[in-house]
Amino acid sequence: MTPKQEEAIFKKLDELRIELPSWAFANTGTRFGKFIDASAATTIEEKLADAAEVNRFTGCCPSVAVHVLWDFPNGVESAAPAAQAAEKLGVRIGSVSPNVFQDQEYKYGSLANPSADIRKKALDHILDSIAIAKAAGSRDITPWFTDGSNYPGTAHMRQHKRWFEAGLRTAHEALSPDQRLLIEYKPFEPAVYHTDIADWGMALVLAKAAGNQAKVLVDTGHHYQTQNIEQIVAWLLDENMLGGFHLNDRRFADDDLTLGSIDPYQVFRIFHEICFFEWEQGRPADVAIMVDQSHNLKPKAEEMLQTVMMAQNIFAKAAIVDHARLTREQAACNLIDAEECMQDAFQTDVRPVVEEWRRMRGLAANPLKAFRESGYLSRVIAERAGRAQAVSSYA
Ligand SMILES: [Mn+2]
Repeated sequence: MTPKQEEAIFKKLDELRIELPSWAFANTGTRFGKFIDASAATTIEEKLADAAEVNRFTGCCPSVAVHVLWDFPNGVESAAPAAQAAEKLGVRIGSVSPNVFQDQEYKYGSLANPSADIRKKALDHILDSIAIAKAAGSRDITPWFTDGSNYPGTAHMRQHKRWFEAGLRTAHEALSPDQRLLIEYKPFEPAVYHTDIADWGMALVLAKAAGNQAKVLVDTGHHYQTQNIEQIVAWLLDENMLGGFHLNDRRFADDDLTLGSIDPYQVFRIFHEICFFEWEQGRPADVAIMVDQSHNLKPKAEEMLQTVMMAQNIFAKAAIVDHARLTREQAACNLIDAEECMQDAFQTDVRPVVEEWRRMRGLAANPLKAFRESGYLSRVIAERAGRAQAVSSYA
């Protein structure tokens, strides 16, 4: 490791902010059932406390993403108290996700429901979510839509597109100048024949139709097998249309597994596109790095620490790619040498430098170990024993 590489890693780690999802600290499961974790959080206060603990040991997770239906049952009235609770714990409320897929009315869709009344109900909820975000001091509103159909011929796909354009445009008009609307896509599930916002192209078209504060959100689990996610990231960066990420890993479909647990090189290739862009442009990419995972078997807070440490390590690897050399080798069509630029960085053990960065910032060299030694987990298990642990936020 050269001093220049160490400096590049320190700079990247200083800049890196990772947003944690409130729902990752609650009991979750699959459609087959839910297993109860004795340490799982059930209230927004408990979720914030757990997230704050992860931030305390990693120093890079100052915000918590929330789901309106699960975290703000009283709507906008819940926003200010939650923001205050977060502030007391040294974190803040991050992106706000509306929930327009769980109520019975949404059986046949939300913004693209054939019923004008239900389209309005969905839109009103999104407008409430924007108001909640304003009251909580949040920048990003991150809707995910399940609209689509299960059988050919059962939905008017062009009409659905137009309803989405109209709904998102109205939502966009309610944004304050500093807020953003991030449009997430997913190829299938729960709809299994067609999904209205199935891929990044559809999300891009809708974001452009909505207005210039709308961008695309890339959830790494929301792609077909073998799809080149880093190319999508490169194109969206070049179009100034990449709003952020929902990071997770997967094996089969949208598995919401721990980042980098299955394919760390895929994560590296995505982070490389961000670092390469920043090197070329001479400025950081304005991209929200958020985690969207569901830990139905692992202990929640520990799994989140594992995720954050993995993200830091892989970002550190991506930060030491020799971009000048890479550009030269690409231009000369030196395929092996260009690829070696990537492999050299990916195969470097950056952990000692990341640990050094933590020590310099007054953090524990190993956040997971320090968390385990802190006794937090046994304390909350005792505190939360006997609560309504069956409360679960994950559909
Ligand atoms: Mn997501």
